[in-house]
Amino acid sequence: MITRRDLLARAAVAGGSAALLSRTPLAAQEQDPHAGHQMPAAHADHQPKMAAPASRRTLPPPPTRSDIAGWRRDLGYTPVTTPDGVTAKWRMNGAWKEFHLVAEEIEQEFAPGMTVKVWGYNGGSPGPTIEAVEGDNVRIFVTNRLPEHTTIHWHGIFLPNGMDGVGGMLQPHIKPGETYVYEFKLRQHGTFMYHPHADEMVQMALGMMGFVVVHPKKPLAEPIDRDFCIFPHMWAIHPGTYRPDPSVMLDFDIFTLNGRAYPGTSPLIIRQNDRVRLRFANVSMTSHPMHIHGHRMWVVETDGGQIPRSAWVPESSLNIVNGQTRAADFVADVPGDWPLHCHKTHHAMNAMGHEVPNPIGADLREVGARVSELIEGYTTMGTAGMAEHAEHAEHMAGPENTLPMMAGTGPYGPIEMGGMFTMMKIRAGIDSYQDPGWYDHPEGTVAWKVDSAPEGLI
Ligand SMILES: [Cu+2]
Repeated sequence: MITRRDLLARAAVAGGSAALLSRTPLAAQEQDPHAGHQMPAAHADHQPKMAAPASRRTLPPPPTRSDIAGWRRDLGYTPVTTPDGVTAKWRMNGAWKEFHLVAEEIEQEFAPGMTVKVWGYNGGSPGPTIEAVEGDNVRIFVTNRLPEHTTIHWHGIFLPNGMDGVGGMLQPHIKPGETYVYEFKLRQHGTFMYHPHADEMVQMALGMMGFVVVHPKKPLAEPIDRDFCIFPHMWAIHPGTYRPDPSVMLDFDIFTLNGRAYPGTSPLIIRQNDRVRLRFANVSMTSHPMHIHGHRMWVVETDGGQIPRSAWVPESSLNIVNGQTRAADFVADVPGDWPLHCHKTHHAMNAMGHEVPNPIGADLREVGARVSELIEGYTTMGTAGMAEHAEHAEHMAGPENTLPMMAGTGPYGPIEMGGMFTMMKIRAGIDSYQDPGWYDHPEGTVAWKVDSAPEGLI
């Protein structure tokens, strides 16, 4: 049984109740463990503290269907979920909806066994999702706790020229320790993003990005039940190191969805027949064809705005090119555990080494025998393909701070994925969006083995 008080507290997590938050000073909210992202106490005093790693932020609990119904009633929209991330806190101050982003270095776990020193906002990369409604006047404070200057560009948003965030050209850079204010009225709705427009190559390679979701003033004809924001991103974290290398152009080795690499990614929990919106954004160095299994999604928005219904395009792989956002809707009509992943095969793996000799088809028994005289426990692998890497993942000693190339174990064996891979767990009749575990397939609906292959068909 959920109480009204719980509902308001969760509304604050998911985007806020104006009445609740307007009575609470920002500093006090920062202490409140139920008010969404917790900023470390050091942030309250506005003293610069350069390159101080913050701990990973606290994620909100999974909502129930009645939570979402309450938010929709109170706020007029279905709040977005940023898997493994958070929604930005806000408060009303007169006619202004106020937000606060703190640019800082963070130690972020990509998956158990791998922690990376990223640059992000408010304790994570991507930063908190800014959520507002068309017509809102937004005021966004940006505090710089990085060791170098920064700015924020509001990608895709109509705003006055001087609020566009291009350092040196449209505003002075925000120096370490300084706080700047951006103010504009949201004159459109859609899926946008924020990122630095200062030392862009370094700052985006290290993780500085976030969503801006602006809901329409007039609610959609077909309301969304589950609304997810996902940033695919690529990182060059050389084996045994902890810091992304921004000088790499294309040869990345770690791939994440919202700053987590499979098996660290959280699944998307969906009730059968929910209308689902998937929002993607990309500030990495190449495109990510995001693929869903078992369903088709209709592409409804780009970062240029809404696509008229007559021009919606059905896709099962939606390519998110660098510098783009896309939103696509689908009705989750088939229950099960359905993959959602980047279809570039190197992007759905971990610790992808490139330019290594190809062992497939080679007879390396002699080499293996000689190497194992020098290195205890050495095993030659990969001559029949790379699947055996997944089987041996647990007991292969790799360099420090990295992840097995292929990971995850399902009810039928190794999953052999990594990186930009997650699952949509679609279930009939659930009331809570907690992880329901593996899908229990009805009898006779799983591919099965037969005793012999048919004759005469090839
Ligand atoms: Cu990709």
